Amino acid sequence: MSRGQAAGAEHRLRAVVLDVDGTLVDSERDGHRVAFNLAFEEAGLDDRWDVELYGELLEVTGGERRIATYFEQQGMTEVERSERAARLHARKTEIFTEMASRGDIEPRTGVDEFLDELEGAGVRLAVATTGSRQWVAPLLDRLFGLERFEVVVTSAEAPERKPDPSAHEMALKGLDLAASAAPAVEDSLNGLRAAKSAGLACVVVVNDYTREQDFDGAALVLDGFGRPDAPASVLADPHGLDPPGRLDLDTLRRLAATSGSAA
Ligand code: XBP
Ligand code: MG
Repeated sequence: MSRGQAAGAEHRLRAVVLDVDGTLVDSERDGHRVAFNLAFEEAGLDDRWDVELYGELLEVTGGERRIATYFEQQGMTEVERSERAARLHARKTEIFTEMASRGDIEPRTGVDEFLDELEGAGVRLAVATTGSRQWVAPLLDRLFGLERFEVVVTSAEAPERKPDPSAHEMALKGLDLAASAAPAVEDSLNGLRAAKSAGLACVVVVNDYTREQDFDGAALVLDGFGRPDAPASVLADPHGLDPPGRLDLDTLRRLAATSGSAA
């Protein structure tokens, strides 16, 4: 679809459902990973997650599940590991909340401009994350202003973690919109699968941890949000959306106009 054809379909884009970790913020390697390790250290454990191991563990969404899976791999019994995961995750959440509150976690390049452009055009913003509300709310508030997000679904509300579609389904319900009116933006295969299972078209903006994943089924894959001084490269564009070096409003409008084929 050409840029000229987008105008007639503009009405279809009503909202965007955004992921947080790895998407709005590059929070995993130097954020959550550090907080998990500090929680282990405080608990007197020798376990540490290096950058590579953490990349493997990211396949398991949800911090508490991630800890439990790690200790399962170490041969720990179910009762022992679930008690330990709950305790360590509670402390990790406190540590990460402190990190987020003092400004250790920053938006990805181009995110501020992207949100401003959507908001300026009256496109509603929603969040669907597997992370914990305890840190998600203050982080969004500090970086962007919490009131800009009409719906925020976290692990406190969604019954299952991504790739389960429940967070995206709840976001759509909160927005009272059909999936075709609200594409998702995610950074990972788990996020893509969650969004697609809920019927949303999904743009993937990769990061260093997710770059090599197979994003078959994504509506568009970019290596960043892009900004005029730091343009994003297109990694896959099956619908010929042809973004102008950044994920912009016009590209999302044309994506929404292809919905049905894109979702
Ligand atoms: C994010 C997660 C989260 C974070 C850690 O996945 O899986 O678990 O890694 O946050 P997504 P918590 O970006 O797909 O939503 O420790 O609060 O779970
Ligand atoms: Mg993510």
